[in-house]
Amino acid sequence: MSSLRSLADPRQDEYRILHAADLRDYLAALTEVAARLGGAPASWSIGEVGDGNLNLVFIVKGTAGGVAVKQALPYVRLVGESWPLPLSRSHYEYLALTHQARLAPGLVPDVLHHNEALALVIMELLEPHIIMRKGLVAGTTYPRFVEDITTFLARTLFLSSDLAVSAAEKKEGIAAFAGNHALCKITEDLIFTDPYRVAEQNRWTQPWLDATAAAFREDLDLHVAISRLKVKFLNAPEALIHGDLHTGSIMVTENETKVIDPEFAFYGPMGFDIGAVIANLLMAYLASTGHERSPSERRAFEAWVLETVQGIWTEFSRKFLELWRTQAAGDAYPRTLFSGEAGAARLEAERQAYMVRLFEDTVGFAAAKIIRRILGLAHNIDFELIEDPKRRAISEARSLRLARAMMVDVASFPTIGAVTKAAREVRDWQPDFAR
Ligand code: SR1
Ligand code: MG
Repeated sequence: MSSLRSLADPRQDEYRILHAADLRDYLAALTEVAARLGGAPASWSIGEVGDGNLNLVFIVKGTAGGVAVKQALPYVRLVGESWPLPLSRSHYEYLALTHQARLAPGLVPDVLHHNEALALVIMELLEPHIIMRKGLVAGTTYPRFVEDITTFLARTLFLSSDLAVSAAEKKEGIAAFAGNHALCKITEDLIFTDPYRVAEQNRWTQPWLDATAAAFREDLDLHVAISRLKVKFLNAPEALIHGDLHTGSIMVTENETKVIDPEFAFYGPMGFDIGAVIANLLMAYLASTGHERSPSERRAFEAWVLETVQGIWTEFSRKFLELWRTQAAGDAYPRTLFSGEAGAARLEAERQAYMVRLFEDTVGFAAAKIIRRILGLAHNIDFELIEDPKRRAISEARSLRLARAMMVDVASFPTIGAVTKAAREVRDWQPDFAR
């Protein structure tokens, strides 16, 4: 618990769902938070703004500044009390945020206070940042994004991996996050299982996607491919991953990027995070025509999205390899096994082979992330805000077609250029129901 806490009343430590009045009293008792807000507590504005699937989020503003307060609910907000969820996710979010702040300084919000019992994290208010997904729906481009997100990915993934830390430190890290299994289970079910079977909570744009949803439930090539990815997710503690790195977990301005909401963090496969970012950009790209008010008005935006996808892999792999060449202090690839000129050349070839494998994982996980947003429980506004359902279904059908190819036929996607080329091609494909 943060040393900023100064509570006289022990009841303030018991879990309860906070309401504005309660929160005001709680914040007023935190000297540094109260000073950051400024003015009398009675004058602070407090609004609950959470539009995610799980938690409460309050924005509190005073005369001097603001804070964001995130409280975990004991259940899944999207579904209700019938789906309980451990409050401990707030602990893992706090742990991840503070660790990521050390690994990738400036790219996550500052944590001001954490109360484990209340499942509460208080952070700096990111202003004028907006949720990136909202900006993408509006057709806004973000010139800093490639630079920032690839620094975040390369540093958090490399610096928490066996390439950078000792086996002992890595295992301590795995242990520290091992209890976050309820959040992993959400991913295991909602991403790696439910979209491919009959599941009560699945939904899709009916009736247009009925046939595709049914075909995906019968497609054994797809079932093998998603099951291999699930094994990797279950069984590959490569690095501390964010675990839910979609464009709703990123806040942006033109000049700044902040990664938020790492409550799904655990030691898992690196490609899951990289794939998440790429998948969400591909969905933004294929949803874009659905947001056009006049034909082709978003072409420049769409070109930027694909350049960004390209840039993310290119810059990520450049930065990751650079870290490997300069900061390899882990127990993997012992230097003594790669001495001399021949050893150095062989190690460099091995680095390239490592990136090839990581790219293959990235493509597969990206595909899984697309499919879950169209056939599973949790959808995204990129598609949902396309008002005409048939138009929405066209964008979604194109995305499913691309994702299926990426997952089942990964050998056809040896480079990121192959992914953007396929995205460009599928954008012009008309599903049967649109002809
Ligand atoms: C029931 S939770 C649904 C989704 O919301 C989160 O943002 C994760 O993506 C999760 O899979
Ligand atoms: Mg979230």
